[in-house]
Amino acid sequence: MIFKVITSNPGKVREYQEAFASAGLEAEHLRLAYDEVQSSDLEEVVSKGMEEIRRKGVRGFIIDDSGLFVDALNGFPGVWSAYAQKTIGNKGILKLMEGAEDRGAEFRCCIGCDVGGRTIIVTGKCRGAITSEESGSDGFGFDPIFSHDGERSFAEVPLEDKNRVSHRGDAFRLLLAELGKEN
Ligand code: ITT
Repeated sequence: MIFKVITSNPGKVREYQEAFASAGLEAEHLRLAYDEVQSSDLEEVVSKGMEEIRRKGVRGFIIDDSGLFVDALNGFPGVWSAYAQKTIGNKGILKLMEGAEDRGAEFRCCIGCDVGGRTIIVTGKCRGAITSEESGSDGFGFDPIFSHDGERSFAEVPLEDKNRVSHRGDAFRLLLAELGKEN
């Protein structure tokens, strides 16, 4: 089967294309709008999104809801990451972090997968830190201000390397493990 990757984010599409190909699976991008319910829980957003997509008759797909949770900001922007990215952007996050000693942050990625009548929902995580300035031109979203290794931002590492350590890579490996299990 060919998995449909449903997202409006081209950066996610690139990462899933690499991840699926490395796992020897086929995937294609499907642009399909669906409502993202307001919730303080990534899993709930994904679960409701899956229901809506199924009502449209689509099967054999994955969706992804992700966020950046900053320790010093009590988890903000978290589930409001897309809104924060569109409004205050990376510069706004850096401004909120001015003077903060604790730069710890976590990316989380929740994948919902519909496959052969099954629902699989997994969440991957990646710990790191908010950098002091934006750097790098690869990746997307918060990548220029997040560093996993304390040396380079996610926007400065090749996509394959990001997938190896990222929240999305982590979630994808959990998904593969679930897909490998018998019903
Ligand atoms: P969908 O259509 O898949 O929902 P989206 O861009 O709205 O696309 P999310 O709500 O999951 O996706 O993402 C929340 C925000 O977090 C959004 O601004 C993303 O750019 C950003 N983000 C998600 N994953 C990221 C990653 O791996 N690196 C950097 N920023 C990321």
